[in-house]
Parts: sequence; C-alpha cells; structure tokens
Amino acid sequence: MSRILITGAVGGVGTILRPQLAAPGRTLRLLDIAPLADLPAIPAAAAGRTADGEEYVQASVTDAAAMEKACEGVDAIIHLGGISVEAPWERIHEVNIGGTCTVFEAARRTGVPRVVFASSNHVVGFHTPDEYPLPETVTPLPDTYYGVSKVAGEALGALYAHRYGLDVICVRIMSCFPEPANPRMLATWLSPDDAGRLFEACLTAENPGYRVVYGVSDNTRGGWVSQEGARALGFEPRDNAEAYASQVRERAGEVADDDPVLAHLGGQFCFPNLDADRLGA
Ligand code: 15L
Repeated sequence: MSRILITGAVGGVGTILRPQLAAPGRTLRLLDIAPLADLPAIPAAAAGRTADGEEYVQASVTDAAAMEKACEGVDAIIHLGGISVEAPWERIHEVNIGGTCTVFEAARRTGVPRVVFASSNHVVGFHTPDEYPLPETVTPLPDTYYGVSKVAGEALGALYAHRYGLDVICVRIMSCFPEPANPRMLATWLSPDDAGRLFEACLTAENPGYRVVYGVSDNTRGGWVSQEGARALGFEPRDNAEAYASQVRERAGEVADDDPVLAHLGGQFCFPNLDADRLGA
C-alpha cells in the first residue's frame, strides 16, 4: 500500500494527474485550499482507473501544522500547490516560496522520503531559440515573480536533498493542459497521458537523489528543451501536439516565426507589459 500526497489537487495539473496516478493499492491524499465540493469528477475517459481510495484534506500549503498532519503515513509528495501564473510579489512570496518551504520542512519532519516538485518552464523563460535545446543545467533566467518562485522551489529542493537526504525531483513543466490551447503549445505541450507517465516515473525511479527535468511531449515543433533528464528517470513520451495543429490553426491562425511570443521560451510571460503590480489593469 502506498499513499501519495498531492498538494493543489483541485488545480489544472492536479485534475489531470489524479486519474493518471490512480492505481490499485495506492491511496491519493488530495490536498487543496478549495473545499471538497470543488474537486472535479474523474473524467469519463479515465473511468476504470481508480485508486483504492482517495482522501481529501482542505488546507493551505502555508499552514505548517496542517502540512505536517497531511504528511503522516505518506510515501511521496507531489507538490503542485500554489499560484500558477504571475501575481504581485507578496502573494508569490507567501504562497509559492513560503508554501514550498513549508512542504519540504513538513516532509523532513515526518520522514516522507520523496518530493516531486512542480517547477515550470518559466524558470528559464528568458532563454532564446538560438540556445535550444536548453539543458537541465542551464542558468535560470526567470521571466516573472512566478518564475522566480519556481527557481526558489528548485533551490529549496536541492537544500533538502543534499542536507537531509530526501529524494527530490523538480519537473519543469512546459504546458500541461488537456489539449494544446495556442500555437506556442504545439511546441511546449505536455499531454495528460505523458504527464501521467512522467510523474509515475518520478514516483518510482530508484534512488533519484536530486534531479531537475523538463516535462514535455514528443512534439514535432518541440526541441526547445532537453528530454535527457526525464528519459533517464524512465519516461518515454508518446504524444505529439501536431495531432492538434489544424485545430489550433483554425482557432488562432498561423504564427509567424518572428512573432514575439516565440522570441523567448517563456512566451507571453516575457512581454514587457506583464507587470505583476498592474495585472488586469
Ligand atoms: C506555467 O508554468 C503556468 O502555470 C501555466 O499556466 C502555463 O502558462 C504554462 O506555464 C506555459 O508556459 O504554457
């Protein structure tokens, strides 16, 4: 019997991973600040894949006592919880950096041996196409406060791995959505099934120690980042966003090679008008 704690389970990636990671003999302990009523129903396409049990904990990743309690009896944590886009610094600092530190500390105190941290491509957002494919070891160039928080999360993971011996895998997720939603995602899409395979590899790889990997499908227009780190964990991507190319073209039209959205890996997150203190202005 294994028990996996998933923080941010009600969010987009949590909703994708939940049916993917369900398996006989496994309990998913789902944690989110949202009430249980907000937990989406398992999609029909995933019917038949069920965990032996699901448990629900309503708590914030910033609540140290609640996180320690949520970690009891847990074999691994998938830490997705936090703000998933740009936001004012105070919020990013409290929830993404503070919350991630709280999660690692709760894991250490309760003896959870493995944490899989949902990092992001926005850690390296300001890198440019002439540098592709970016290796896992490339210098971080975050494109937002959000990206900075993911750099901090990876650094916290390194600290907890090297100082306390936790296995920590940081997955720089490219674009994990049910389908590619725009032309950029024809290069950056991580399909739900590939996300399931990748996170399963992160949960089961033997003695990974500290790793940073990119999470992306085998997209024809990809090649922006190295797949070596993920493959070394045993992940084999099988999906390709190209299957959705005509659908995306119909919706969004063609995107020229010199479109600003393709100028940097982080796409729109690199646009000068994305000012965290004027969001929605
Ligand atoms: C992310 O890290 C975000 O959480 C998500 O909303 C997308 O913007 C994704 O990156 C992406 O770059 O497509």
